[in-house]
Amino acid sequence: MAEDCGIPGSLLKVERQTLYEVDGVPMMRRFFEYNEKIRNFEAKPDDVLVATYPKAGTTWMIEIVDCILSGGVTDKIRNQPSGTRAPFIELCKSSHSYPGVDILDATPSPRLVNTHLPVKLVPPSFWESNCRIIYVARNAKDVLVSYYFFHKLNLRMPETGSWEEFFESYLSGKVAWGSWFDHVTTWWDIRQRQQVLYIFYEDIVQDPQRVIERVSPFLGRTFGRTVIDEIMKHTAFSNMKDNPMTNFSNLPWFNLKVSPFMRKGKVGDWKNHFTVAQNERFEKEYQRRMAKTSLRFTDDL
Ligand code: PPS
Repeated sequence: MAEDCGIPGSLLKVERQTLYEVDGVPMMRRFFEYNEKIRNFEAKPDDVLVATYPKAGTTWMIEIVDCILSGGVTDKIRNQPSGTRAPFIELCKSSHSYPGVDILDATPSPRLVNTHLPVKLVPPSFWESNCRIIYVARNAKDVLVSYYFFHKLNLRMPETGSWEEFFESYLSGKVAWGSWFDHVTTWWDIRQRQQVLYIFYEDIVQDPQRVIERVSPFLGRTFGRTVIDEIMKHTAFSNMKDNPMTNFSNLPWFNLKVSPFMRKGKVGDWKNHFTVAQNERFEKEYQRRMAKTSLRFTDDL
């Protein structure tokens, strides 16, 4: 159903989408339509890919990586929206549909690329080019809460139903980009075969400097104290929340009155939303799904 986008006086009407399966993964309709084109995208060896499950800290890592690649906080970083500095592979503008790969094809190298794709849907050229990939993972419970509010604010995401219904959809992987469990574990497994630096959101919250000092050499850069301090200041939650280049206040189909995109930026917010029974149910499913992996998360600091 078409909905007013929430901006007073705006004539823009947007529609909540339904999901279509691609190789068993529920995806937005446009991805389904452009799947072949996206699969054939040509990655280059000097591309840097930031890959995440939705709500794991994509925007944060893009800002950190862009600062590292640029040698600090440049005018471009200050003045261009995050989405244009790091095009999203599977983006499709809904009115004049074109996939993010068209934008990337027109972007000069070295390119910073953003994706939420699970391993099996990543264009094969990324593996062939052996470009550097930074994967950010965040604990399943905080992602669930963040994703729920994101569905509410982004009027192009599918209907969530009630909190209880969304909780079940997420646990069973029936949400856009599929199962959190499959996503984080398959990226974990592939990290040793490819140039994948696997970073945890919780580690960035706890010690951003340490993370910057890990990511920089991975990207072939080293910095002194002044630049690292500048990057840490620029990418702090309060600054990114107030920065129109990172807070998505420029997208008319984001109704930020429902929830800000930069919502809380915390570890453990799930405790304000899960009932005791939901936590028990979640834990049971979590143990079952994560039994065979060495991947471990922190959901409280
Ligand atoms: S998206 O829509 O999938 O690209 O969203 P994504 O950027 O991956 O995740 C959004 C969540 O990341 C939080 N965030 C941050 N936390 C701490 N510090 C900084 N600088 C920061 N930037 C973004 C953002 O607030 C969302 O999490 P929640 O829990 O909803 O606040």
